[in-house]
Amino acid sequence: MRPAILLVPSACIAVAIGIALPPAATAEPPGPHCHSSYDPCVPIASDVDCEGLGGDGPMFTGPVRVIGPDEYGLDDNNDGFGCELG
Ligand SMILES: [Ca+2]
Ligand SMILES: [Ca+2]
Repeated sequence: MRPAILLVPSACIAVAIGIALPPAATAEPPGPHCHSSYDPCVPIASDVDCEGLGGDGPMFTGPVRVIGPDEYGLDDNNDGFGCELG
C-alpha cells in the first residue's frame, strides 16, 4: 500500500491564481435605505417622525429638506423644510 500522490500541473495553479483576482466592483448606490424625497438621508420606514417632537416613530429624523412627495408628513407648513427648528 502506497500513499496516493496527487500531482497538480502548474497550469492549474496559474488558473487558480487568475480566478483569485478580485472581481470587478459591483455598482451599489450610496445610502441604499434613504428616502428619495428627503435630503439629507431619511431612512425608509413605515413612518418617520421629527426627532424630539414626541412622535411615535418608529424612525426619527432631524431637520431635512423635502425634495419630493412629503410621504412622512414632516413638512406641515409646506415650505420645503421638514422638522425645521422653532
Ligand atoms: Ca409616526
Ligand atoms: Ca416646514
